[in-house]
Amino acid sequence: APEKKPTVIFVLGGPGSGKGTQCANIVQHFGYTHLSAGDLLRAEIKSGSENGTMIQNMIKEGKIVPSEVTIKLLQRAMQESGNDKFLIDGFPRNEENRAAFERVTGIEPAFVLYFDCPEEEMERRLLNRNQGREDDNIETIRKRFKVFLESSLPVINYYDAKEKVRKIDAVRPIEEIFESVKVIFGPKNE
Ligand code: UP5
Ligand code: MG
Repeated sequence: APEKKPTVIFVLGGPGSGKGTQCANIVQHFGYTHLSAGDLLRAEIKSGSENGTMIQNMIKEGKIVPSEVTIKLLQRAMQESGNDKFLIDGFPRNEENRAAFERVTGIEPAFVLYFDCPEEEMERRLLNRNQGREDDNIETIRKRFKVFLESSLPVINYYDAKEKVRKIDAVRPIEEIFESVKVIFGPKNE
């Protein structure tokens, strides 16, 4: 019999919109495995892989890493998790990412969770984060915003046209945002 496809939810939103923060809460309540594409890429740099320098340079410039690299990391993490439901955070970031993921894995997302946040709020959060991320400086932040507007928002619009986007107002306290997130995932799953 054919294997059942895993459930995938794409968690999207601009840099600093709170994707990682809310994913941590969802994992606690709903039993998903959280896969941050950015975290996987940063781990790949640290591991000293042959792609590490290329990835590091692209992140420093706020550019989108070629999808074959990111998709391989996502597929490996999915296999290693042993789980069958995933929050894929910060991916797909452009049309090429989106089409390649669907083609390579055969998986379409159940829905897209979109954290809607204005740039001035995201900028404030990123400049305050202080976790030593090489892309949390004002020059790179501006580049990340531009790439989000030009390349990532079209992906959200693509899924919106398919009525797959669940949009969340992300300019509120963390707990209040999570209350809205819970409504989307549903009490039955808790
Ligand atoms: N914070 C969170 N929620 C808050 C709230 N409601 N009120 C006040 N403060 C709040 O949050 C950011 C900060 O804000 C934290 O300090 C948090 O405490 C606070 P976080 O949850 O970390 O936001 P998040 O949306 O996850 O922000 P992040 O910076 O991780 O988003 P990006 O999308 O920019 O980063 P990511 O790691 O996904 O990607 C980084 C780079 O990797 C990309 O620019 C790109 O170069 C590369 N990349 C690819 O090339 N391909 C990919 O598929 C993925 C990444
Ligand atoms: Mg993040």
